[in-house]
Amino acid sequence: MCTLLVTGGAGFIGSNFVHFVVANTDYDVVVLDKLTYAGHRESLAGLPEERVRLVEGDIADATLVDALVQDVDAVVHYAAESHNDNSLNDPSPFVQTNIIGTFVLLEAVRKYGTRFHHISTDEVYGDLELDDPAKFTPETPYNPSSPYSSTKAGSDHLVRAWVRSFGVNATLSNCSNNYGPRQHVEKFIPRQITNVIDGVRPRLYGKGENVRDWIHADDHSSAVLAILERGQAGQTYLIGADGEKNNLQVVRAILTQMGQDSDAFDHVKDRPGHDMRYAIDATRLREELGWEPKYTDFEAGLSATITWYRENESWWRAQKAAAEAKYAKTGH
Ligand code: NAD
Ligand code: TDX
Repeated sequence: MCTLLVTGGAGFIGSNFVHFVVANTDYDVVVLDKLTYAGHRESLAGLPEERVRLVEGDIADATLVDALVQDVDAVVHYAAESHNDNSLNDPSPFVQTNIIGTFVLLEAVRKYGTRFHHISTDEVYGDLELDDPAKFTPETPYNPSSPYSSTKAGSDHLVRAWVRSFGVNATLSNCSNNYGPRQHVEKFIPRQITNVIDGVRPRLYGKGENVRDWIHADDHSSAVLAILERGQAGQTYLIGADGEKNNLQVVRAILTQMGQDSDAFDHVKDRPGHDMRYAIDATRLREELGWEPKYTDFEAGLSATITWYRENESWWRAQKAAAEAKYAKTGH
């Protein structure tokens, strides 16, 4: 394997993966990214031009995808519409990119016999009760709640069907909530960090009891690389680092680390259909591939993330007003 096509490589997790691949392997990377509101050329700044090439285009453009796939050794598919709140306001681009876009990529890898890794989310499993000791496993039935998670679930089913019906050489991974540098300011952690920088109080949906299983984006990248290189064809791997925290704990940690009173936040109206709890059992990944997370101290990872947003205001400043204008329309 020497050249990877990374779709969505100018977004949050995709760009962290590209940086990780350049630092830790000899692979070259072609990024295919539509540069939507969530994609940023600057997220790939500083990477060696002889190893990383950005192609601006749509994963649903079959002609472009065909031309790119025939020249690479593997496809790692991150591109998606990724934000639940946006999917509640307008589901249409979610169906188009997450389902049709994945279909177009699958047809190209089928034609050329190319290795494919599909990036998905734990949200395809729906949610767990707060007092339920269970975690999601690869056997958990699909039960997505939002337009976002249902389109991701649809894309997972397409990949599995292409494996079984056409013998496509694909693996899948379903990861929990990521945090780290270059995450769009619409998302929970960067929204609250940049609010505090701007002197605005963080905004917590509902009571803040909802639990997310936080993992640093670099740990997601090391897991994806392990699956790409050593995963079993057709297999699904759950990625998580035992990082369960409720939103109230996270907002208080942000406020405390940024020198504010830990009560200096506001409760706002809840997200419709808000999933209560996600939790990942990553046993297969740990035991079969020997993967382990490096960022096991959430407070330390959060501190580094806060520093990144403080030091890289030029990266996020242009997104901030537009993201907050969208939230203002829904009272969030
Ligand atoms: P993001 O919104 O930050 O990035 C998505 C990228 O995809 C952007 O660069 C965007 O320009 C690009 N894109 C969107 N539509 C496209 C299209 N039609 N053609 C080409 N490029 C397109 O998202 P993210 O948070 O980095 O998520 C990346 C992937 O990881 C998604 O598949 C998401 O479902 C999955 N995931 C995310 C999380 C999380 O916590 N953020 C957790 C688990 C899985
Ligand atoms: O301002 C906010 N206040 C708040 O309380 C925002 C933006 C969010 N929240 C809550 C909602 C969630 O319980 O914080 C939690 C995290 O919210 P998001 O960052 O929007 O993430 P989530 O909906 O959990 O989905 C994320 O993880 C799974 C990613 O956006 C998805 O792409 C991924 O699949």
